[in-house]
Amino acid sequence: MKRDKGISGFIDNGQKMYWIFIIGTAGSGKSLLSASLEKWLTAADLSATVVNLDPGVEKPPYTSDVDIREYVDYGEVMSKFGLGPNGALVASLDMAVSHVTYIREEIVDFGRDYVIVDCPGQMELFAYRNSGPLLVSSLGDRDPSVSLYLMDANIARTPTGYLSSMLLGFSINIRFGLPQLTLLSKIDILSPTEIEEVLQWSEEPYELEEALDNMSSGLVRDYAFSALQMLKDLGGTVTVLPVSAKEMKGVEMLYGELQRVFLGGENLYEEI
Ligand SMILES: Nc1nc2c(ncn2[C@@H]2O[C@H](COP(=O)(O)OP(=O)(O)OP(=O)(O)O)[C@@H](O)[C@H]2O)c(=O)[nH]1
Ligand SMILES: [Mg+2]
Repeated sequence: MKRDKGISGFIDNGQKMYWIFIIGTAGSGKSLLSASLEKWLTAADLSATVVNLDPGVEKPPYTSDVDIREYVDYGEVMSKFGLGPNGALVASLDMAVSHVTYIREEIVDFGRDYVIVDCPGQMELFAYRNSGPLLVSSLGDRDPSVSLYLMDANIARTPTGYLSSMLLGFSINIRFGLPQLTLLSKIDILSPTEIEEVLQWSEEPYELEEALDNMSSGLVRDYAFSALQMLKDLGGTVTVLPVSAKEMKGVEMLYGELQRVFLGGENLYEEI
């Protein structure tokens, strides 16, 4: 029988819900992963509230339970203040901060095990202005929270793409200050050999060093080597979780990692 008990017990007591903030560069697969993760959790008899935090999204690939577009009208912000798409996103997120207590209340009222938060696509506006980190910390409040940082396989499949995605991940980690899991998204577009290669770069930095050596020269090579050294100094290796939201690959492993972060590995559901 699938698990029936669960962390909902905590929530019923008004104590805990588990927040998953999905962050990544534009088009890296945040929204589709939000949809797939919800699907997986629901199939495992766990419950999730899905939150759209992107004021500019037209049609996300899931039915959101809570939606920032109910609180701020991106189109109106753009026309009323004569702003472009980026300026309107910044202004919309700034405005959303004043509603954050109500947004959190709406989410908490669902009383579900997990909260999946699909964050805006223009990551540089979301992460590097004050409103993004403020929204994240105010929504999660003191509940257990984790950020999932998506590295797009389209970019991370080359040594320099991988290195720059990793650097961005550290920067995001510093901005949000949450425990962070690093995901390689869209693995269905890579061959098994390519996936293995990227995972090797994460496990064995010297493999990445060799790959960088082979493909770069001059100043780029010098920068890349200095950046790699910095990554090594920062914490050696980062575990990269390969996933495909499109083909639902790696989602169970992702759940296992989330449990490890949230609960020290305790499983919340039982297999049939
Ligand atoms: N092949 C493949 N395509 C994917 C996967 N996940 C997302 N995509 C595609 O990548 C594109 C962007 O996906 P989204 O989920 O909208 O990405 P996002 O990060 O939410 O995008 P923004 O919010 O606009 O930044 C869409 O065409 C998706 O169908 C995946 O696992 N595999
Ligand atoms: Mg999206």
